[in-house]
Parts: sequence; structure tokens; C-alpha cells
Amino acid sequence: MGETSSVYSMCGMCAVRCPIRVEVEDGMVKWIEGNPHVPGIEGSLCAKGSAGLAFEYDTERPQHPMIRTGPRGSGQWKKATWGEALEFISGKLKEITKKHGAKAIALADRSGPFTDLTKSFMKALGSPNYLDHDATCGKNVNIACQSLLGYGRGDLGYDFTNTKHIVLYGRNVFESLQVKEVNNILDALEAGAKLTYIDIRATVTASKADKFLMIRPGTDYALNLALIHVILKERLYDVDFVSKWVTGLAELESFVAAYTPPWAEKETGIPAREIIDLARDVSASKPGVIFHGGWMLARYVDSFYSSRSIYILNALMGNIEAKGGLIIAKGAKDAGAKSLHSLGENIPEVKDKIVDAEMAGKSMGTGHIVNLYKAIRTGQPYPIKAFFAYRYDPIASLPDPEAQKKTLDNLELLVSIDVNYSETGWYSDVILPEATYLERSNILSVQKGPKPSIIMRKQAISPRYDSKPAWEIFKLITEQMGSGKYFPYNSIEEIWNYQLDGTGVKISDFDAKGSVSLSSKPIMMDRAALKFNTPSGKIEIVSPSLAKSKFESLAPYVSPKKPDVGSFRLAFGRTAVHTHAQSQNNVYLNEIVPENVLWLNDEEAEKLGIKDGGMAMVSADGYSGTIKVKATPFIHPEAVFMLHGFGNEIPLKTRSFKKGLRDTKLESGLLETVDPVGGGVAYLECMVSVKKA
Ligand SMILES: Nc1nc2c(c(=O)[nH]1)N[C@H]1C(S)=C(S)[C@@H](COP(=O)(O)OP(=O)(O)OC[C@H]3O[C@@H](n4cnc5c(=O)[nH]c(N)nc54)[C@H](O)[C@@H]3O)O[C@H]1N2
Ligand SMILES: Nc1nc2c(c(=O)[nH]1)N[C@H]1C(S)=C(S)[C@@H](COP(=O)(O)OP(=O)(O)OC[C@H]3O[C@@H](n4cnc5c(=O)[nH]c(N)nc54)[C@H](O)[C@@H]3O)O[C@H]1N2
Ligand code: SF4
Ligand SMILES: [Mo]
Repeated sequence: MGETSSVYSMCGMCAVRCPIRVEVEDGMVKWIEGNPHVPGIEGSLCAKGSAGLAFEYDTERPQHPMIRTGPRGSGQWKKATWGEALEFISGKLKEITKKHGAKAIALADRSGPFTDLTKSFMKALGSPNYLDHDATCGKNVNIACQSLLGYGRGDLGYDFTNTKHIVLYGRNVFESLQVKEVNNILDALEAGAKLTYIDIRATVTASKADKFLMIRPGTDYALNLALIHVILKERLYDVDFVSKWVTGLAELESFVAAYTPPWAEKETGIPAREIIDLARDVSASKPGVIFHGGWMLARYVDSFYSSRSIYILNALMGNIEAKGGLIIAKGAKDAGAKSLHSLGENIPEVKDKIVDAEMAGKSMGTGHIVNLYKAIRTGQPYPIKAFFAYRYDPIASLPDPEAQKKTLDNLELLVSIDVNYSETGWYSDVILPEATYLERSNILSVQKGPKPSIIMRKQAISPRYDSKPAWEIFKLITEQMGSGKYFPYNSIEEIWNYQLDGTGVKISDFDAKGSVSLSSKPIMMDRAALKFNTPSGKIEIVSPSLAKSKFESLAPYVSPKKPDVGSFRLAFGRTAVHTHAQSQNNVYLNEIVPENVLWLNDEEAEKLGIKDGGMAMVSADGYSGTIKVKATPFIHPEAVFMLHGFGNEIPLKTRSFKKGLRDTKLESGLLETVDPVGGGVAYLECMVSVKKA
């Protein structure tokens, strides 16, 4: 046997980034498991995490920089050295900057803990245009939460371990999973906590719930208004908490007066009796209860208000900073520690405004990827000519790939920095392969939470192909652009030492467990002295910041459109064994779930003459595809459902090539359809017709 070592790092098979322990023998990864030192993880990993080995040793991923030789998307490439690729990129960037200024360069990434690097890179180039994926994910929820509490959704953790009742709206926790969260929820259920699950179909989470309520698609807001109605009418709320910390209760009370349970029954299909029981049942366990903000309510045109109603329910339960409720995440400062230095600290501020700062008809917030597309398409408010997609695949994750490609054709430079061949990479001018999560280290990051800590992703093995870590790629580009002085580091250790300077923490402190905790105990705020980052310092049901932007705080409910006969709302979601559109080609994961099927209500299937296991033709606005049908009573008759991320069209990924159907192709015409307040992409406003194939 050769030399064996054990490295603590972070999984990279999805954006959750669970802590891991990697066993390396003779420079090869032999074993990956959850970091045994981390409570809630204790060695466990999900299937995707375990398939990290197959990902690492796959040959069907980019092995060197590639420069396009044929038309965009033609699949004609030449192999390039890093020198050639960087020369090509900087040549284009210089031309673009000369003609349009540095603000014509944009970068979008998948956000997360390491964005200090990408934000600093953009700052070094002199562009304000750092954007992220969040308009396709939790944006509405985030902004809804902010408008009430002054904190974003990510600033609030869920104390599952101590909770008494969890209410989930399409938050499919056991399939769309985070390892630690799953373990904590399972512990809570074992200790007697209740789980209420609301979805348009019965998922694995539904099967573990005490109560599953099947809801008509897009009507969660009606359900919540009726819940609030009951809670106020019967004074089931936390009176002390609400009188101390919540403003706008009188307005809320008159607003929900008409939204009674019998009214909501007609909208949602959930019996009035169930709604009343749920309101009473959850309230009986307050404040140790959780109405989960989730993500899936973030995908209709009224998702901002349905998400906001979830946080109103939380406020009424008085569960903020309460055991078993929502806990405000604490950072280094809360632990009395010094935070990490930012790589951008010494780079001059950019004067130009981000592209969507003053866009016409603008939603709340900035940095929305959809607005970047708008600017690329129209040249307004100013032209965007270069786009870096880093750890991000918009062509696979935003609606309507064809409309996107037309828009992206206005660019003079499209670069994808990825570990896979992504759809965006395939359409780009240059692909730069990043070293995989097992082959690289990342910059350090502070993980906020009840016990804040500094986390480290640490290289376990050498890159197998001609790839580089992100910090080096961005450093080399800034050097080529004459801004090298802003990235003076020559190794990741130099970066780490710079980040840690003055914190009292050393690189070697990470050896024992892979992270460094900044507090020995969970930090809780005094419930008598809470702080909300709103103008009044309280939870604002009527929000001045919304009013300032001319948006209502309490918007009337609008009933979603019912689909025509033979037509259905297209819903989508995840399986526990795949990550978005990036894992379908993984040897192991492909074997477990090689393609997607269409969930169709069995009675609707019968009307259409389609049998369980038969084939259907699904069409929307100029696009049709065939897919196998799962006819089942466990989905609402107004919707069909398919897993997201299938239907890969990149021939170099041979195992997943043309397997299954791509949901985003059916979402044609929806690229710029967003919730008007939160700005989140309204994917679920998609109707498809279904016929027997
Ligand atoms: N395995 C795995 N886990 C993941 C990810 C992954 O790719 N793979 N991705 C991560 C990411 S980025 C995210 S954002 C989360 C997403 O986490 P979730 O939002 O929990 O994930 P989805 O699987 O998209 O599930 C959405 C559910 O909403 C339901 N739904 C659709 N319309 C409605 C409606 O009108 N009302 C209600 N109540 N339900 C509705 C759908 O039927 C579906 O079951 O998962 C994370 N975890
Ligand atoms: N129709 C439909 N659209 C959706 C969704 C849906 O369910 N249905 N889900 C939405 C949601 S919630 C989200 S969050 C988005 C997600 O959309 P994306 O953020 O685009 O998806 P990811 O799968 O996280 O990965 C993006 C890219 O990062 C690459 N990557 C992975 N690891 C690394 C790495 O270490 N380095 C580099 N450089 N690249 C890496 C992957 O190969 C992939 O090409 O999609 C959204 N779009
Ligand atoms: S949830 Fe699974 S794939 Fe995602 S980071 Fe954790 S172990 Fe890795
Ligand atoms: Mo997401």
C-alpha cells in the first residue's frame, strides 16, 4: 500500500457544499464521506456526494481550455493553451473596454460563500456588473423576507432540531436535500415534531408528513390569507411578541377579513376544516414552529406576496429567535471575532451603476440575471458586450434556451468557466476548465449561523487535466488586463494568510476539523432586545421600503388561470440523485435516474387515452417533445410534473445525450416573465398541451 492521507474539505457536487473528509492514496481519491466532526453530518453524504468519485475520474469533462472555431454552438473547437486562451479573452476585453467602458463586462455566478473572489475580480476590472442566479431561485422569498424583517432569507436559519411543527410549501426537503437539514428534521420527527406538507403532488416528503395537503397550483397565497384570518380572528398569535415587535397588525386584520377558510377552500381545493385545524394546531405549539420560506413559492407572478405571507405567519407565531423557530444567523462580529479581510478591500470602488440599478419597470433589488439579459438584448441602459458565466449555466437554468441564444448573440465575448461541458459553455467562445472541488482550494469564507465559523475547501489531489483553480484564473485575467496589482497573491496560502490577518486564526488551525468555530456556544439574541434591519427596527407588515418603490404591502389575491382542456401547468423539481442540469452524465447517477418522466393525473391520462408507462407528446409555443408518462392520482389534475435538468444536447456527454425532456425548452416566451415586485423568474406560469404520442 502507498501513502494515505485524509483531507477535510467541502463537497462540490451541489451548491449545499457539505463538509467532507477525503481519503487519498498515492494521489488518487479512494473514499469520500461526510466530515465526522460536524454535528448533523457525522460521516453522512448524499448519493450525489458519493458520486464525486465518478465525477472526478470521468473523462467526459473539459480537459484543457477550448476556443471556438465554428459558429456559436456548432461544437467546433480548438484545443488551446492557457496562454492562448487568456490572450484571446484579454484581447476582446480590451477592445470592448475601449469602445464601451469596463461596465460593458459582466460576470454572473452561482453566488454562495466564495463570491468575494468574483466580486473583487469585477471590481479589479472596473465593472459594477457582478450578478448572480438568485432571480431563478430564491429572489422573491429573499426580498419578501427583507421587506418584513430587514433580513434576507439566508440570514434566518431554521432550528429544526428543537421544533414542534414544520409547515412546508413545496419544500421537498427529503429529495431537494441538504444533508444536515435532512438529519436534523429526521431527529425532530423522531422526537415527536409534526410535519405538514403542502404540494401539488405527493413527493417523498409528503410520504413522511403527518399531514399532506394537495393544493391547486399557484394558490398558496389564498391558503395563507385564510390561515392568517383564522389566527387573527381567534387570537391564536403570540400577543406579547406581536405587540412588541410587529407593526401594521390593524391593517392586516382588515385586509384578511374577507379571506375566510370557505373562500380559500374554493381557491385551493383544501377543505375549510383542514385550514382551521392547521391554524389551531400550529399555533398551539408556538413559538417553536416553522413556516418554511422555501423556494417553490418563488416561481409564480404573485410569489412575492405568497412568500411574504409565510413570513407574516412566522411573525404571528412569535418564532423569530425562539427555540425551534427561525434563528437570525450570526456572523464573526456577533461572536466578538474579527471577520476575514475582503480581497476587494484595497481595490477602488467602481463609479458606474450596475446595469439594473435604474431599469424601467424595475422590481425590488438589483443584480437580477434576467435584467442582464434585457440589457444584452436591448443595449439599454448601456451595452453589455462580454459575459463570464462562472460556475453558472444560464442556458440550462433560465427559460427558453433559443431566446437566450438570440440575446447572447449580441455579445462580443462569452466565456464559461466550468468543470463540466455546460449548455452555456457549449454556446460560448471560450471554455476555461476549472480544477474540480477535489483538485483545488478555495478562498476562505465565514459561515454565518448560530455558531459562526470559518470554512475551508482544501485541495485533496492534483488536477488530472490542464485546469486551474478559480483564484488563479481570475488573477491571470486581471494581470493580462493590467490590473495585476489588485491580485498580488501567488498561492492560495498567500490569499488565506491575507484573509486571516488580524483574526488570530492560523492556516494550521483548520487541520484538526476542517473549519474553525468562532463561538463555543450558539449565540442567541435577547428576545426582549431584538434588532430588525427595517426603518422602524420592527417587523413591518406595512413596509415603507415597498411603498417607496410604489409597491403594495398587502396585495389582493388574484386567482391563477385555470388551464384549458388538454392543457396543464408545467411544474418541475428535483430528485435526490441529481443536481440541476449538471449531474445527468455522471456514471453512477445516470444509472440510477437516466431520464425524466411526465407525472400526469390518472383521470386526465384516461381522458387523453394515455396509459401509465405510455408515451405523450408535450408541446408549448413552437416546441414539442415526447416523454414517458407516469399516470398517478398523486398529482393535481391542473398540473403535469417533470424532473428538471434532463435532455442534454451536448454530444460529448454521451451517457445523458438526448435522454429525457428539457423543461426549459417548454418554458418558451418566459425568459423575461418575472414577479413584478421580487423579480424572480415566473417559471410556473407555463402551460403545456399534452397528447398521446
Ligand atoms: N438533490 C438535489 N437537491 C437540491 C438541489 C438539486 O439540484 N438536487 N438544488 C438545491 C436548490 S438550488 C434549491 S433552490 C432547492 C429547491 O428545493 P425545493 O423547492 O424543495 O425543490 P423542488 O424539487 O424544486 O420542489 C419544488 C416542489 O414544489 C412543488 N410545487 C409546484 N407548484 C407548487 C405550488 O403552487 N404550491 C406548492 N405548495 N407546491 C408547488 C413541486 O411539485 C415540487 O415538488 O433544492 C436544493 N437541493
Ligand atoms: N426549469 C427550471 N429551471 C430552473 C430550475 C428548475 O427546477 N426548473 N431550478 C432553478 C434553481 S432553484 C437554480 S438554483 C438554478 C441553478 O442553475 P445553475 O446555477 O446554472 O446550476 P448548477 O447546477 O448549480 O450549476 C451551474 C454550473 O456550475 C458548474 N459547476 C459545478 N461545480 C463547479 C465548480 O466547482 N467550478 C466551476 N467553475 N463550475 C462548476 C456546473 O457544471 C454547471 O454547469 O436553476 C434554476 N432554473
Ligand atoms: S447535499 Fe450531497 S451533493 Fe450536495 S454538497 Fe451535500 S453531500 Fe454534496
Ligand atoms: Mo436554487
